[in-house]
Amino acid sequence: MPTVHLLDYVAGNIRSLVNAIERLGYEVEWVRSPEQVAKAEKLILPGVGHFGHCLSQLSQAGYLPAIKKHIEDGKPFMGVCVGLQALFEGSAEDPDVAGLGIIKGSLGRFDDSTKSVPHIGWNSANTGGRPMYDLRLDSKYYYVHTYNLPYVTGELESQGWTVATGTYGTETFVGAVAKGNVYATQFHPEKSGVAGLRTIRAFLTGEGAASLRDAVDGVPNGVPADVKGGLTRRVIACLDVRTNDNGDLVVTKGDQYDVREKSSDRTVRNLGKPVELAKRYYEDGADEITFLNITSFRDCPVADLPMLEVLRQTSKTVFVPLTVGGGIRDTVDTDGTKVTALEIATMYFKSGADKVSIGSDAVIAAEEYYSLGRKLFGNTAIEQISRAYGNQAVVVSLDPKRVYVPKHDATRHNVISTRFPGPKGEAFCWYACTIKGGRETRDMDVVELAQAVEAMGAGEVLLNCIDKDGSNSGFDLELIAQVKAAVKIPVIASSGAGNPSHFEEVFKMTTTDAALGAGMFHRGEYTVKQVKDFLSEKELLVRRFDG
Ligand code: 1PR
Repeated sequence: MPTVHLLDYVAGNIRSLVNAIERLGYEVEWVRSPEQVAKAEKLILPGVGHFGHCLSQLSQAGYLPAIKKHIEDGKPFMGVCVGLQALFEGSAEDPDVAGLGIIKGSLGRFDDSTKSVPHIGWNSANTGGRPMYDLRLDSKYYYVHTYNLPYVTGELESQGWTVATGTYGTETFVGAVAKGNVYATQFHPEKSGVAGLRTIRAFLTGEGAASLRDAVDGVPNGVPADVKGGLTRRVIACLDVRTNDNGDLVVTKGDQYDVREKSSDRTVRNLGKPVELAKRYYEDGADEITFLNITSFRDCPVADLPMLEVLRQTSKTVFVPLTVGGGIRDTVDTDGTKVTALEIATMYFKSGADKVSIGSDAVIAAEEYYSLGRKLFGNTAIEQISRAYGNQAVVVSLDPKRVYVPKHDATRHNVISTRFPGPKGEAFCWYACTIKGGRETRDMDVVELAQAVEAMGAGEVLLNCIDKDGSNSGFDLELIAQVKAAVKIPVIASSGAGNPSHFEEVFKMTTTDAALGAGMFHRGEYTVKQVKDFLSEKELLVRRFDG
């Protein structure tokens, strides 16, 4: 089996990259010391987390001269995400840390005044028709980043680079660069479905580099504006997973978080097997898959959590981002050993998760944040995991429910006036946060929680709504608008989707960054593909599964 070397500088969640490479018929050999770089023929530098963290890890371990030599010797090199950023001279993310300086230029932060940051989702890699590692204009690629190199026509091209771009809002940024033996992508090809596998294959076979050489005189340099509009509307399939009364791990789905059948036996609803359903949704075009482990496995050693195996299996065949939630908090293992939330997250990442989702623990941390005068001490699970793996790897799952009040000033909480009055005709409400799967309500509103977790370093909010969960009546647009107005990080609208028009409604009536459905997909009422076809008919840009 042909080999590719992957540089392991303790970056974390690179299981997906290994899976993608293995899927393409290559074997991964780890590079764990600078000396081993010299043995590598094809070298990949994955990048996760912060620019400064990546570069200082590489520098401290003595890798930088070895990487430069590999590149200067003309051997194939591929950088992914921060692995692309590392090629530049520096980044506003960590101004005191120098990059490899192989490409002139320094990265800046996306402007968050009119759009969510980080930039998360499926966007273009537009080469302007120039052949480049099998990137295609009608394909979309999965990006997740806060910093970028703004694209200036001709600037990189004048240094001999071929460039592919994406467009986010009014900003056009560098999505990929290539020259000679070097190829680097800002997007994650290992999470970009078939289109991503195609471009990795072009690197591994050498056809990508050859296509650059062939093209030198063929197509004019310079990338035209992206006519296809950049970022697509993200549609996420969510699987609530738990063991049923027979001890089988099943996908279930409740109404207002009650997952038991209404019949007298009150068994846990069984809607299918997690790995099988995830694969089906991937093939239907789901942009991400989220697994929520909705019960704690208290009698099970942490290392044997059933969800770890679900992730291992799923990540072998599903090449879109996988999020896993449930039970991510400091805990005590069955043998009495303390296990931190960061350690649990690490196990999930190593098993194939790309993001972890934190629920109850985030509410407790937010309460402490406010009680300590909005000060952060770096010790919450959100801070620890985002420091190690980057903000984009931490999602916070909110489980709010409506509390109706008669007047706007009836409570200290953030109140909205609602078009859907309460049982006593109340025209106002606020959203109370809950923990433990909605079983316990806390004196904290959804705006307070969203802002606290954003301050702690969460990269995204998964916004459920207990009142709407399983109702098939559409998303709670008022809730989504309130949270979107409160934070800059992306928000995923969840709970209530019953048909494709609900997705159109949430994308057109709010500025939500993504929308999630569960029951309607599990019960087979609609497929993800039908939702996307519908959105497309309504002139909302979506990614198609290009299998
Ligand atoms: O608190 O960190 O252990 O995380 C527990 C996680 O499990 C939280 O993310 C919480 O939302 C979730 N959870 C806990 N109990 C339940 C339950 O249903 N009994 N599920 C539960 C939450 C909500 C969404 C659902 C959408 C869309 N489920 O996941 O998928 O509401 O559903 P729909 O499209 O069918 O309306 P921690």
